[in-house]
Amino acid sequence: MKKIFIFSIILLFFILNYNVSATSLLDSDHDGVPDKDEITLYKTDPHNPDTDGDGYSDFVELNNGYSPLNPLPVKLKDNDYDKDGLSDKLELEFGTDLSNPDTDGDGYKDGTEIKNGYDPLSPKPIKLPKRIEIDTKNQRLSYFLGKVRLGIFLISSGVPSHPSPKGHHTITNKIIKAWSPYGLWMPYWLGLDSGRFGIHELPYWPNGVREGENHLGHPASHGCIRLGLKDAKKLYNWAQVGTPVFIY
Ligand SMILES: [Ca+2]
Ligand SMILES: [Ca+2]
Ligand SMILES: [Ca+2]
Ligand SMILES: [Ca+2]
Repeated sequence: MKKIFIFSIILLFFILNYNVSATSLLDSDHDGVPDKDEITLYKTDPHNPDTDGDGYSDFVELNNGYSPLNPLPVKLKDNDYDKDGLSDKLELEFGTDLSNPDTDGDGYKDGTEIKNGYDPLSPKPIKLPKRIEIDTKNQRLSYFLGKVRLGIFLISSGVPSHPSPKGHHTITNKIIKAWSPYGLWMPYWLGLDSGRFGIHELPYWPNGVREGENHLGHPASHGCIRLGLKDAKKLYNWAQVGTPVFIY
């Protein structure tokens, strides 16, 4: 009796599951990724559960952040299937076609459009808004184009006695190497609120000694936001006067 009961439950499960698959989420190769998503988003084969033939199903690869279109163990963030300068991960986040280098057909590659701040989904020259968010609790800075986070960096914000001012700010000036009243250089300076404070690379003294190198991830400044060496240059080149900065 008990066996029949368990069998019925299992049978019911399969019937229900089949109904779901057959209606809204058809999954021809039963790999857990609906045909619709395989065709429109991931560009995988809806009739082959392991599109790239590396022994891992499309579902397992996608759920672990790996490319189902590359037989090598390459992450979506490092794979650029259509070689347009934009990773598969960012293509999925921006909603562009990861198998078409120029989704909107305006003659500019998706990667070129994102690099220059344009909307890759519109053939019109529309700019996407840039913004920076600084999380003082977790000591992280994120920068966004439209709704998509392009990167996240470790920071040092102000110590409790000199906290970084919370709230909405705007980048008001950029200086490749600014001089601090405390007597040190602050490379890649992005001034906030008319330069009252700013975001910059780990500062260094005139004798070349770098300040706070092992403090990244912990508050250490007099209110400024310090970034690591490569990160500061990258953000400096990306951000513009007028880019909003939200500190919380
Ligand atoms: Ca499938
Ligand atoms: Ca695979
Ligand atoms: Ca791409
Ligand atoms: Ca384009």
